[in-house]
Amino acid sequence: MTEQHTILLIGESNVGKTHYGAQFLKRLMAKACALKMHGAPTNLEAFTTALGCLTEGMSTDHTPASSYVESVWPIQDDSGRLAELVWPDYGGEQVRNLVTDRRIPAAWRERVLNATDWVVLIRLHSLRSEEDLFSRPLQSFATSKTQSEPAAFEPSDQARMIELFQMLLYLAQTSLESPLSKPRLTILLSCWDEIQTTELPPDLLAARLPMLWSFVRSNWISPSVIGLSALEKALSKTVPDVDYAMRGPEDFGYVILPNGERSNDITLPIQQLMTGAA
Ligand SMILES: Nc1nc2c(ncn2[C@@H]2O[C@H](COP(=O)(O)OP(=O)(O)OP(=O)(O)O)[C@@H](O)[C@H]2O)c(=O)[nH]1
Ligand SMILES: [Mg+2]
Repeated sequence: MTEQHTILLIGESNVGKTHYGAQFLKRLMAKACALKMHGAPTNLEAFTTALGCLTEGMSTDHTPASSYVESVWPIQDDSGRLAELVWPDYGGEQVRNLVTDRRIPAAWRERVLNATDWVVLIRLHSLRSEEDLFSRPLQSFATSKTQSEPAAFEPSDQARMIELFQMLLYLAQTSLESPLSKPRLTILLSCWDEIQTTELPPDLLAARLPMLWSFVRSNWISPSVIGLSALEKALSKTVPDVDYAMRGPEDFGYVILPNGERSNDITLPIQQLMTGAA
């Protein structure tokens, strides 16, 4: 029996959705990972440019803001389990707009209702670090109040992400009376190579985004937090990386599993969703 895994891939602009998609696809085709392509994938247009750039050792452009494309990848895991993976690529502004407009387009409503698994990409390196009572002396809050112009209100990155989760959970018609097991939630801390750390991914998330982590942990039974470096290093858009061009992009990229173990198999986060392993 073929299972259907429709991934709700959630990530704002510039978090690495397109490069992860392209690297994932490349791994499936190379058939050396836990998940392998089993049949002909369809709708690969979203990734063909990225695949071409990576083969030359360069990174690709930002996805147009209004585009949303789903490709369908028939896959098989090591135990012979078959699945059809529906993997989207889109301009990340759409995610930011869901929260700022406080309106959900019908197409996104459908996607949320149809998804079996949620995969959220967070690029810690590009998040703003917050100033609060703990990082700034009280004095500075007192003086800022005396300034005449009203401070523009903008929620913190963390608050915005929680707001997004709440909107999606509402749309998915989940009951939050008890922690959720479905949809399964995987948080990928993307561009892991940019963060100089030896911490475990869940610990790092807890330290850097404590409010978000506490929200996620109280609403899901076993959220999985994995470090992801789809590229392994930064690539230029104009100057080819010789190593990449010689060894091939499938030789680069890794994940850091929740227990700290490093693996070159970047299909593992999705393989874990398929087996139901935490
Ligand atoms: N260092 C490093 N950079 C990465 C990695 N993955 C992606 N990048 C870079 O991060 C930038 C954004 O990656 P994209 O995949 O285009 O991000 P996106 O989420 O598709 O962004 P939008 O298309 O705007 O929604 C690009 O410049 C990539 O080269 C990684 O694993 N490591
Ligand atoms: Mg993109």
